[in-house]
This record gives sequence, C-alpha cells and structure tokens, in this order.
Amino acid sequence: MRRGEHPSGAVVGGILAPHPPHLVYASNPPQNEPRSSGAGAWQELLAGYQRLRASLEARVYDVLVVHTPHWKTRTGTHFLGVPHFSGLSVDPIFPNLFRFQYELDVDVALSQSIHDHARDAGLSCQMMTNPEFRVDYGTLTSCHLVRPAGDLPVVAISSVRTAFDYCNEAGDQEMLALGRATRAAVEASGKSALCLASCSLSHRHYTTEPADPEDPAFESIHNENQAAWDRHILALMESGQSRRVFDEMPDFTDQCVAETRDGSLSWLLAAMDFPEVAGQVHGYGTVIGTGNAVVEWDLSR
Ligand code: 2X7
Ligand code: FE2
Repeated sequence: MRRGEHPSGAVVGGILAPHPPHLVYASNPPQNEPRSSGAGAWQELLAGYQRLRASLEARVYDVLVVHTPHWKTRTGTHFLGVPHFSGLSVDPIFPNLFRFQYELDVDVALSQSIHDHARDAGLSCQMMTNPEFRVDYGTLTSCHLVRPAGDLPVVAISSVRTAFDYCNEAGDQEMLALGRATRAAVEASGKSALCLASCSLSHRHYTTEPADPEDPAFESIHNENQAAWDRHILALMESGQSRRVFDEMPDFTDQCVAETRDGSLSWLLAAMDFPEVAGQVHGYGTVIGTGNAVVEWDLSR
C-alpha cells in the first residue's frame, strides 16, 4: 500500500524483526544509557534495518502487532491491555548494552479483539492489565528498530510455553490458530497492521564475550550447520515459499536451537496467511554467533 491509499482492515505487511539489544546499543538512541564504543560490529544488520525503514517510509499502517519470545507466559497467551506503559528496561544478560527508558502506547481495542478472537478459537489467553508491568526487551527492541519515532500504538503478544511443554509441532499449531485469530481481528478492526516477528533465525551462540562486545573480529556464525539452515530458510522466504518455512519449522527449531520455538515466526506466517510473494531480505548478520535476518513481506503487492 502506497502513501495516500489506505485500505481498511488488513495485515498490510509482515517483518522478521530480530531483537538483539546490541543493535540498539550500536545506534546510540537517547533512550539507551550505555554508549556505543563505535568499534563497528553488526554493520550488515544495522544496514538491513536502515533499508527496511527506508522501504517502510512509502507505506501506510496504523499499528504494529508484535509477537515476542522474551515475554514468556506460563498459562496461555497474554496481550498488553493498558493504554500506556513506561519504565526502564534492562536486558538481563546484557545490562552493559541495554538500559532503555521506554514509553509505549498500546492499541487496547485491537489487543482485546485479538484476545477475543483467540479465545473464541479455543486458545487459553488473558489480558495484561497491570499498569506497572515491565514490557520485555524483545518488544521494545524490535519496535524501536522498525520505527524509532515510536509514534504508533503497539499490540504486544506473549509467547506461550506449548512447544516447550509438549513439542514443536504442538507449539506451531497453536501459533497457526493465534495467527489466524490475529488476522481476523485486524480485518474486523478497520485498521492496517504491520506484524512483527521479534526473533532470530539460528540461535546457537558463543558463551564468552570479548572485552569490547562491539569488536567486529569476534562476530561470525557459530558453525556451518547453523549457517546452512539460515541460508535455506532465507532462500525459501525469497522464493515465496512461506508455507514450506512453516512446514519445516519443527526441524529448523530443533537443529538450530532456534528462538522460533517461542512461536513468533510461525505466528507471523499464519497472520499473513502464508504469502506467496517474495520476502525481501534487507540484511543478514550475526550477533554473538546467532543468525539474524531482517525480512519484509509487502502484502499490498
Ligand atoms: O535476545 C537476544 C537474541 N535473540 C539474539 C542475540 C543476542 C542477544 O539477545
Ligand atoms: Fe532473543
């Protein structure tokens, strides 16, 4: 959808929007307390996000809907249900890189409607109505990197534990239902939504850090098996085979110890109704050895 045209009630695009806090750190936004060393790691990913933002400038959307692996809920899927959240988000693993002062507006009406559609489809779900709730860094990082202005409301969706309690296949089936519920609620809302899967691809990572975490000499994929899977998944995305990505997800998740186990990418593919249009890979790179890609599906084409 181009500027000036404004369809009502549609998922107008989808983004694979990985959330390494390192990328926020490297960009030095005023909200983040630590200052980048400027040593220059993660250039491909930073450039990928820049290309994504340039591409999105020509598009119109009302709301970001994000599914995040770092808000893990024990019983059912939860949805932010308070109009505004603010606070300090500190990455528990990388407090040296991410201490981020946030303000987040929530589209509570859409959040509630996705919740209701999901509940009516038989999923266990709940609204998060605690105004003191601390929003997870996956949501904050992906939304910031996609749209640093922070001027649009967000719907944030937690990751339920089904894949961990049962198996990857069961988790992906639940995400299929949640994605369909998301799509139906967006269509009924009259709003145009950009959906974000906040996750990496391959996820095997180094367990030591150099003195300067931004040292580019330290960065490479953990091993060739992981790289081969990432290349394969990206080739499927680029050739419009999103259904096959979903079908192969359980194997990918297992063999890459992937963050996709938390469901974000499976949910996104279902929310987009398995597009056959090519996903545009804006960038691919590693962070502490994990594989990360910025991919955009423009569903208005
Ligand atoms: O949460 C993350 C991640 N998913 C990937 C890389 C580095 C840090 O944090
Ligand atoms: Fe993560």
